[in-house]
Amino acid sequence: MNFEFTEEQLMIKQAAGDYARRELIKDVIERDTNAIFPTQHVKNLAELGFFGMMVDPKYGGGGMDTISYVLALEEISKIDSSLAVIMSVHNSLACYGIEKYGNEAQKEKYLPDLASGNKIGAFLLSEPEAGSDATMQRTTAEDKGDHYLVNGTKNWITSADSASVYLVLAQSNSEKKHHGINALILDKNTPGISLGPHEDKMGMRSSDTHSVMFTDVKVPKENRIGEDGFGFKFAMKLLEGGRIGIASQAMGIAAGALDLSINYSKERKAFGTEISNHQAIAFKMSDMAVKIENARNLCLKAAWLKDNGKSYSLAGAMAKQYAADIAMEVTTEAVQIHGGYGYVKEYHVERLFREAKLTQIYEGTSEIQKIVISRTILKD
Ligand code: COS
Repeated sequence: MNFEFTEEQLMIKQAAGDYARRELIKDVIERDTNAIFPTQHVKNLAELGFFGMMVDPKYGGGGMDTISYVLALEEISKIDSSLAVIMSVHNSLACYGIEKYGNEAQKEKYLPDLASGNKIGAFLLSEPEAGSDATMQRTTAEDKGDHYLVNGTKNWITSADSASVYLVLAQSNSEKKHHGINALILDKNTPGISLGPHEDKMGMRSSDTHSVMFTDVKVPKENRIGEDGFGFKFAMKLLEGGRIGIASQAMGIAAGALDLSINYSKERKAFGTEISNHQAIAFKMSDMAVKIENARNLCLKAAWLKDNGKSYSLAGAMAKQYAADIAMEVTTEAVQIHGGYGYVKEYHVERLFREAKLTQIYEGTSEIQKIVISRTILKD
């Protein structure tokens, strides 16, 4: 086993961390408070290569590995996890979905703009009545010969307004249940697409989340990904990789909360000494560090498996469930260590605490990950 990173991986981690500490930190509280999408930061990070990180250079991507992606997401999430989720959905769902499962014409048409960050991608699976039970798609894609006619509503769509390329799951033949679901690439400006209001979220407030409504939206047949009925498998495969991204985001949130706690505990005095000298506080940070290291190793293992062409479904689910759950525990302790200051915005930890909660919910709740994990370990 080799626990050492390559020089390139370390450079990517450094670049992401430098940008986060130098730029993202400046306006992160304002963007969170007023739910402002980080347009300029997305542009800057795209110029640095973070919006097509793993896409093949022949389509304009960075050709980086998943380990680098984990390292970059950790650094960004320490400071601004709204940006991390925009990056994660774009890279591991939109870019990867088209590159891995699209045909050559689809790759040539969509990947260069996605890989350069000129266009942002979104993944439209969840519906008002299809979240954890993703088979229950009510959005329909009626086969009209040379095109599909899409009708229905999608919910909780990350980057719904800022994205230009949508990957949409819709039912074409309900008799076939999940085998009737198709995955379609849609340009957001296609007539018949409208957005619901901006969701006023508890955390991740500067990523834009909306419902998306489709009314008789005409989608050419050539925009279908894979064979007829491949959509559900496509969604499941994408979520396997998406979970590595969200696990890394959760782990980064926890690591950010520990960094803040260490700094604060070395400055704040109580009972005549810095609070880091009190075991009640130091032991909390020790526990936090162990959990974060475990989460980091799970993320990196899942990434390594993916990079080496091995199955990463189980490792990704373990990473996502564990990292999300410890992010909640670690940020709760970080608020506690900060005392009253932890409860106000200026000290950042209350925001990390709010952000951690969502990592237990989206791209498969912690309970869904336990279904994936338990079914896998009980299979044989
Ligand atoms: N890769 C490929 N195929 C998969 C798969 C995977 N990781 N997981 C499931 N499938 C396939 C199964 O093989 C099965 O195919 P067949 O019917 O051809 O045999 C089909 O999908 C249905 O699988 P299963 O019967 O296991 O489905 P369940 O309804 O029991 O649900 C879980 C499986 C819970 C894993 C799935 O519904 C899930 O991941 N839900 C969460 C969805 C989610 O993350 N929603 C939030 C989205 S936010 S973007």
